[in-house]
Amino acid sequence: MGPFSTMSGKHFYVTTPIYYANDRPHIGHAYTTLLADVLARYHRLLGYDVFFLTGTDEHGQKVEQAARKRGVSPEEHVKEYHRRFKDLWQRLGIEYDYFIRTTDKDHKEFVQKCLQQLYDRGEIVLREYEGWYSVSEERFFQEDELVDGKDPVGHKAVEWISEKNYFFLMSKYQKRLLAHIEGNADFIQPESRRNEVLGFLRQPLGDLCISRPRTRLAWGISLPFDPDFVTYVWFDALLNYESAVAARCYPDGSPLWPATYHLLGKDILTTHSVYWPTILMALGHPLPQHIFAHGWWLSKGAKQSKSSGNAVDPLGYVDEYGVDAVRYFLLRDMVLGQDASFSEEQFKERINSDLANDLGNALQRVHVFLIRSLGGKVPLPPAQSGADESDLKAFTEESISRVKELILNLRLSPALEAVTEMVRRVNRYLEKRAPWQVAKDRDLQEELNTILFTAAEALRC
Ligand code: ME8
Repeated sequence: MGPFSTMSGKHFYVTTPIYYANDRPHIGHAYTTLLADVLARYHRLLGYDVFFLTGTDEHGQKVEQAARKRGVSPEEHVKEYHRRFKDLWQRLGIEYDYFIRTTDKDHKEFVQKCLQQLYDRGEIVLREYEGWYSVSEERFFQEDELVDGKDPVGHKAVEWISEKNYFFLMSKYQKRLLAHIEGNADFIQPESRRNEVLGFLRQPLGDLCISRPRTRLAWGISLPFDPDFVTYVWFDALLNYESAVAARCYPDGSPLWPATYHLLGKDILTTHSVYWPTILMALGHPLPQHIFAHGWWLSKGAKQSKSSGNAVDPLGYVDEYGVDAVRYFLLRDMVLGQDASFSEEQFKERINSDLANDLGNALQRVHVFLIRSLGGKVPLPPAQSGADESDLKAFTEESISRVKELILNLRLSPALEAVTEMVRRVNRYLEKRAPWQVAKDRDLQEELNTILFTAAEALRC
């Protein structure tokens, strides 16, 4: 059995955040979706049953404001804007299994069903509430969380709001969540993010405001038990991971939920690792297996975002350099857990050295000889070969298992580094065995075949 043989009963359900349908996607959105795509493809290759979910977050204040600014209804706005994500995923070769929109009927019904259950069980209660509200983050902050009087995440203005609202009794679940994170070292990854959440949970946890008065925000899912309110966009959005698969199962009939991996950026770590698991606990549903939060793509030293105006449009790069170059750069240049910066110079340097020089050279050398000396056919494996051949073969096998281990641990940058190292070995092998010399002597045809087979086989792997 080779490394890619089929294994039955292996399941892999991976998600990306559902992106706000308020503007055009940039490199940051492309990165998380690409990461999911690579993991989905790799697991398919390993014989897993894979389900890859992405989509758009279409309710809430941000989307409502974006629609108003354009002078269209929110319905019209999201109908048009969610397409931008679908189009980009197509251009980037992203092969998702399902694209969820939170305005889908099934999703809305699922959210209302969960709300009603929690309300009936006394997990959701009506309260008077006052607090600092950030429109850009769509959530309340405590006084001591503010930085220079602004929200600590996006550093935007906050306003003091006093109103009646429904609360999910999240604080009840603090101890259970803490115990779960402590007992499952790989629940939140990487470790630095896990420590961040553990630190957050050592402070008292508040309850979660899960409604917005319709007078202030109309664009949302109505609370089934009080039509004067709509659902807080995060409560609505997080449930997408479960609503999308509620009516589906793996080919062997087992349910898709819980997800194997939720992939996200560190900006939305708290919502995923505190709000979401406690909501699931209250519902009595299983928790996702792993939550993985990556760092940010920076541009000119700041987080790329639509609002800071430093966002890079991936499409321009795809047009100019091709989709594989873009995919390669993004996955190669962000190291697990850290931020990474994006500039055209870095992009070109990386593509030139790894792809054009190393890989391009190796492929070109082998290809030219196969065409010139063997009519374009890869020769059969040699009956016997020497030490250089055995070395390259052994290195190839080691690389395959190393890459596998790295990818399964979400360490894509070192995995690609291992692949590049492998390519460099092929180049060194070719330099040492010099097929261009061997080809000059007709008596050495067998030796030429050995060299070309060995190099072509290593490149195939
Ligand atoms: O937060 N670097 O949507 P969003 C790396 N709708 N990744 C980045 C990034 C950057 N500079 N900018 C964005 C939302 N991302 C909610 C999610 S999920 C139930 C609801 C990526 O459109 C990264 O994955 O603001 C980040 O977490 C996500 O886009 C935020 O997308």
